[in-house]
Amino acid sequence: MVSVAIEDIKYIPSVSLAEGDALVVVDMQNDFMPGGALPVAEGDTIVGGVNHVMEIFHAKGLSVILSQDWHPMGHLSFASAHDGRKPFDPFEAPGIGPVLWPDHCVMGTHGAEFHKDLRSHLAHAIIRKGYRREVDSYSCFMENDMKTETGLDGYLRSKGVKRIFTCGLAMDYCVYFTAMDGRKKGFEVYYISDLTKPVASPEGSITTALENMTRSGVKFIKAEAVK
Ligand code: VGL
Ligand code: ZN
Repeated sequence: MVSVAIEDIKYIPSVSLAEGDALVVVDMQNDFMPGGALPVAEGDTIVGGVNHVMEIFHAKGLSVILSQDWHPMGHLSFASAHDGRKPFDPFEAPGIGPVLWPDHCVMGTHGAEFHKDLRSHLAHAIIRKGYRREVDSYSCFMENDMKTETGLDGYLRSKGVKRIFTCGLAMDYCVYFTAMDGRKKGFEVYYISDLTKPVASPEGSITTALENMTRSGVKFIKAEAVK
């Protein structure tokens, strides 16, 4: 397979937002910020930019949806739920993997709250995911069993949405799988590449995400090109 590097990505020069567009902001929660339980390097640096695009969508009356990773204690994606396993150990089980995580985004805790500066009041809907102990959910559309819907698809369809714009954390997990599922479900998908940051584990996760998104027709755009 041809390898795709960040430098090779072609960006859509500009998009005028219109009816039928929605913004899906993924997992901008304390545990994914520096100092959190599953920190994404520089995750906090995109908060201002994310707020700005949320404001643009909101001002045009377009749907703004936030997702929240929302796990019960003892979730099977946590290394602590498996004897002798450490965070980031490779692990494959139905609905879980490819690695185990530190305990993070436990429902109702500070770590699961949105970053304090995120203008979360601009969201019209919040999708919570990963709340079943045995199954993880990277995508905001589908749980990792690849059959259980989160409800996002129904929400978007009932609002007449055709194009989704996505950003947030983390680039190589929840934003990536959301973009892929958006394509599978027939939406035009724009991935706002400067408003996302990767976990970068295991090695190669970023390249895999870029390759698969490119192949499935996800469009790449920078925040300043969304008008
Ligand atoms: C995420 C790993 C585990 C994400 C959530 O939001 O990308 N990654 N849970
Ligand atoms: Zn999680």
